Amino acid sequence: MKIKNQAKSMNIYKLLFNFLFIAPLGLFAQDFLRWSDEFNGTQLDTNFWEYQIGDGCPNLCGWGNDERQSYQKGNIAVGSGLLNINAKKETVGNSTYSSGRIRSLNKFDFASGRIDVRARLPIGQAYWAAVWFLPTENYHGTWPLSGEIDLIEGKGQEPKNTYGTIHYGAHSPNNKYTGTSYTLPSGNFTSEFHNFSLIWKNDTIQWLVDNVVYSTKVKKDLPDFWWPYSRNFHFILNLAVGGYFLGYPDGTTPDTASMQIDYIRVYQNLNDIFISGPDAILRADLQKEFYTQKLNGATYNWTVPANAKIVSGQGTPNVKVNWGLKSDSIKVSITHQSKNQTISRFVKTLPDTCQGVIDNQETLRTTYWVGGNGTYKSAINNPAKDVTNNTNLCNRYYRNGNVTYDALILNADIIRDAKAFEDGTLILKMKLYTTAPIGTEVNINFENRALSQLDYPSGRRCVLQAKTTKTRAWEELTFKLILKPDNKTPEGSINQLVVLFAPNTNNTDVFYFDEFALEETPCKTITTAINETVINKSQITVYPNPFTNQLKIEAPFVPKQISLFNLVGKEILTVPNITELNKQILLLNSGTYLLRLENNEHYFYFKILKSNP
Ligand SMILES: [Ca+2]
Ligand SMILES: [Ca+2]
Repeated sequence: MKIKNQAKSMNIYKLLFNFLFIAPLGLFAQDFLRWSDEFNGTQLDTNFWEYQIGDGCPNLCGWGNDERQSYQKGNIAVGSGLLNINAKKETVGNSTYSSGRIRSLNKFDFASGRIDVRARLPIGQAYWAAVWFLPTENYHGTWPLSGEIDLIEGKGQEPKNTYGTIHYGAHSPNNKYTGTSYTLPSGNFTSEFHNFSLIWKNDTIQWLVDNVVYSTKVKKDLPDFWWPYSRNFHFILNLAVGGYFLGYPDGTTPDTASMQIDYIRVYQNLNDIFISGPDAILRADLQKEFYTQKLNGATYNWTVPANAKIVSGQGTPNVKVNWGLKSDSIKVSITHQSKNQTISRFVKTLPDTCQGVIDNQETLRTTYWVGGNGTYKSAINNPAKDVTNNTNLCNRYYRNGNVTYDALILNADIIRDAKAFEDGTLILKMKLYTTAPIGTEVNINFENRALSQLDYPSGRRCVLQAKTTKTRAWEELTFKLILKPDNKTPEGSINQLVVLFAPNTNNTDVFYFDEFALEETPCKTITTAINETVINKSQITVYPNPFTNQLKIEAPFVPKQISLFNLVGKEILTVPNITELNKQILLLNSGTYLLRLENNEHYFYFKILKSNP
């Protein structure tokens, strides 16, 4: 049976392969083959694939789904042009089945394109075959915040069906997914091979079987959640046995089952490749990372808005940018296989001026609900428009009275830098309408979501506080630092705000909030060009320049303070003396900086160039 099937599959394979170059099978003229594994040869190509072994314990027992198999290397076989993932009833540790699972993490990571998988799925109660994708970086947070894309999920007891799904949203139990199943009009997925495809663009994902589109998901389907499918993902191929998704083996379940994959092909198209990176950046923020797809033999030429500077990576798919002052697009011109395409990504720069809104629930979203003890809803109607807040939409939070430190958790990638809030050069504001009495405290804890412990009232970085002066009317709260409790969270790593309404009470009031805003104090009139006239070199020598590790300063005074700025005028560090400066500059990236020496009367500025080996 097996041999016959394989012989048949090889014929179909050859036919299809020939056909592919005669008729495009849904491909467009500009599509090129980025990557493929045809599963030729006699073993798995570990240049592309990594085995995942075991039952998921101790960190993710049952692989998060109450699966019953233990994955073993021996259950993966390549031969006769096919990848075979073989499940078998046998005791391995605490598992009652063995099976196989492989992934391409850090070996083949990509975003966008058309992915074609020709596969045959197993039959039998509780055999769960899957070809799916997880994010290569947990950019938005751990599962499912950074997304999951399921191209194939087959239930062995439903041999005519396949499921295509995306996962997203907040942490369990507030995780979300949306998907569609497809039923073959004739035949089934277990006795013949079928083609499963995904067409993945910046804000659209489509699922196809045998070139028929059966599901389309678009960015606006996820209005209350971010669309996390604009960054690199990697393949996972596995055959699970049992789980919440499809139930458990029973008396009808065969002792063995296989998923067979003939090929996986990833086509891309310069028109659909996108730039991955932040949607919004604080004015003059530093070291912001953007990347696009790494194509063999391609050249990359990035351009950034006025006042922004490429710190590193020009000519490669990945750049770091010190951002400018205005909302604008970052662009990259890609030349690949003698075609050229310029792609761009629009980035909001916030606030617009020294003082302004960074999230208003109308058009501007930079904070996203992740979880909390109470009941949250975004973008609901303003219950009491007035002069302080006459906008239509705001957030609503019903505080949970059973919890003394009720924590509302918002992801906020734009915040990043706690230092500016701790030293008061950036001030956080928020508009609030509440039924709670005057004098109610509102705390905002700065967190890094990977380090957050949720053991409030502690905060991992700092706690800002405001108290209400009104009830049942909008007011703008200005938050002040009350606590710097824990330096284990690096000050430059803030990406989450935890809002504690009426902390250390059993309050059950409703809190409508809106318009997170920032104010720079004093307003940084950031000089966009270095004013050469302020540079005074007659009495002071700074050398060597360019420098690698250490700077020397010869001056007729001992500097009172030494500061370093980037080229858009943002302060990077301030230290009391040259010894301290030399410790700090070891960590700087290559690039041009402005050094400021301070004596009792003047600032002296020097343009210096760090050149890392
Ligand atoms: Ca093959
Ligand atoms: Ca609003």
